[in-house]
Amino acid sequence: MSTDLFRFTKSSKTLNAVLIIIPMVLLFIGVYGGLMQTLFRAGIIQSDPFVGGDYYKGLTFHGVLNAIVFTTFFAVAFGNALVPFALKKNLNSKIAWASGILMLVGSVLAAITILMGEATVLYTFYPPLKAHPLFYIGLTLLVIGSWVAFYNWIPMYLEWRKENKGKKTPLSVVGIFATFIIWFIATLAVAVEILFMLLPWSLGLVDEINVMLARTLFWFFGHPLVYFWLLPAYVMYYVFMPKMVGGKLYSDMAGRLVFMMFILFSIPVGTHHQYMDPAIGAQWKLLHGIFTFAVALPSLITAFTLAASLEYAGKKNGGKGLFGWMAKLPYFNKENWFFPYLILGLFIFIFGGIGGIINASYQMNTVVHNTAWVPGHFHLTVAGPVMLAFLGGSLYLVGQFMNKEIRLKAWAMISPYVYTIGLLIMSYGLKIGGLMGMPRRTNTGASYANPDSVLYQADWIPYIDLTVIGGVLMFIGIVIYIVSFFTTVFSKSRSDDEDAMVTFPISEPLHDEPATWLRNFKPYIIIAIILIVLSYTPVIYDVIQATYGGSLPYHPDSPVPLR
Ligand code: HAS
Repeated sequence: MSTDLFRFTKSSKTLNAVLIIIPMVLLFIGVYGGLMQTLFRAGIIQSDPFVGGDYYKGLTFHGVLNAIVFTTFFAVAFGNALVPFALKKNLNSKIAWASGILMLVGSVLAAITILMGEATVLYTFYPPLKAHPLFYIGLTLLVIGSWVAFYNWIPMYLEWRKENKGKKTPLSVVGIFATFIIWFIATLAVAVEILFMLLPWSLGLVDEINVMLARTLFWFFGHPLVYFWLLPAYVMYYVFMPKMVGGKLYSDMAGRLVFMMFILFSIPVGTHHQYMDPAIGAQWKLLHGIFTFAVALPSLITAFTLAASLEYAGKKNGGKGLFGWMAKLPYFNKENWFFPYLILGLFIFIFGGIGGIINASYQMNTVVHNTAWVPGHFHLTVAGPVMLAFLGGSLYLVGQFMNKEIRLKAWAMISPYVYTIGLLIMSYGLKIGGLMGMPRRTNTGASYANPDSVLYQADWIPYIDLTVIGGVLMFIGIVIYIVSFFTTVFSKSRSDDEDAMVTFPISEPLHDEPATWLRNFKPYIIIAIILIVLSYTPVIYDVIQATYGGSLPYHPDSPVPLR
């Protein structure tokens, strides 16, 4: 059998298609919520014309459905596809289905509570904002389902290692395992937050909640969450992209080092989201700040390695001089429709990454924290490279697992360009507005953009307008994508052969270093745990020491705390 083809069981093909298609529907609701956000903020609407409810309800379903539900489903489907493919072993279908069903039931519960207005708590679900218990139960099921998927891959990997002593684990598997090792450790904290704090409080078993402890547990999870989003995109950049452009991955060792560095540094950094919070000592904020600069290093290594890989391909395709190779990449070849999703994401990430490094400095953070700059930063990261790679990846996976030829390839190719132009315009508006003091998570349209309001800020208006223009273009980009996606889903299969093989573009390395010190996850997991204990023990101690009493629940529509 060719190493580039693998025969999945019919059951796992159906499961993977389901794990891609259902969240795509939820994603579309979430993206619609995003468009509504820009209209709320500009004062164009005051209540959602289709779903009903105010700015905060819309912001909640936009954040939860796009950033938590869609991404988790994609990461699991991607692992369910790439781990068996790379190891040439089939999934245990029963366990895989159990994981998928848990995730689906959980997501639907969370989505329903949000749409009913019973969980207007934004994607960070900070107390004292309180949700219906089913919202927390739904999120718990989603996370448990993703753990089950990960446990399903571990025996396959151990078996493969036994049978392939001395061989390097395929890079794609290293990347997927790094993603889920980080996810597993990080979600332990949010599991404690939900099971021991939020759920009993929401069920009425306890009256008050320690908001600082809940925030700290959330950010223990919340920052590694961003690398749980990013790493599947990195797998596509390292493993697929060089091959797509007719080149090779510049260094195999660099890829392995990057994934291991993420295991080390993704978690002991969460307090950089709490620089402005009371209770945590400045010295611990500094420590988390230092680790934050460390976690930027693997992305800098990635920038070098991927640029070198693209340069190699561009020069092979006839590119001359220092920059001539850039013109020789297949930006507008509809047969290579997947490439724009990756290269545009990388381009966007240059700006997203620089913004992250600015945020990481305590002094700069005092200027940007809680302003629109922060959504500007995260749209250039999670809504840029991550969303584009996941959209491209979803279309590719659905084509493979449903045995379909991709339809409307020109639409699929053009969609990321329209989306990227919109994203850059919107993020520029948010970032500059943020530097001028425009707040995040505030319905600016109801006050600051309203000339009749005493809070009116004329200086912000051009930047608010840019967010509307950008947001509309992003939405159009997604609609173009969705048309191509569902036309493919509902088209005729390529052949009647239900057992058609699945393939992925797997790049060869240009430099295939032995990298024996990067072959085992264990030492990296142990060092990661040591770093987490060192960096988080004093933070948790400070938070518990400094917090007196608890808080009553609160709803954004109600100025008075609820009993
Ligand atoms: Fe961040 C806030 C710091 C990366 C997401 N971040 C957020 C929030 C989100 C988020 C969602 O230190 C808001 C949370 C909330 O709701 O409050 N972030 C960083 C740093 C990095 C970083 C240092 N963030 C990300 C990624 C995200 C993400 C990735 C999602 C996927 N972030 C912060 C901080 C805050 C924060 C503070 C708190 C702000 C506050 O006050 O609230 C680093 O990991 C970034 C490193 C990246 C680079 C870029 C490398 C460039 C590459 C592209 C190369 C291009 C090529 C193409 C090769 C150094 C790899 C060239 C060829 C052509 C032909 C063009």
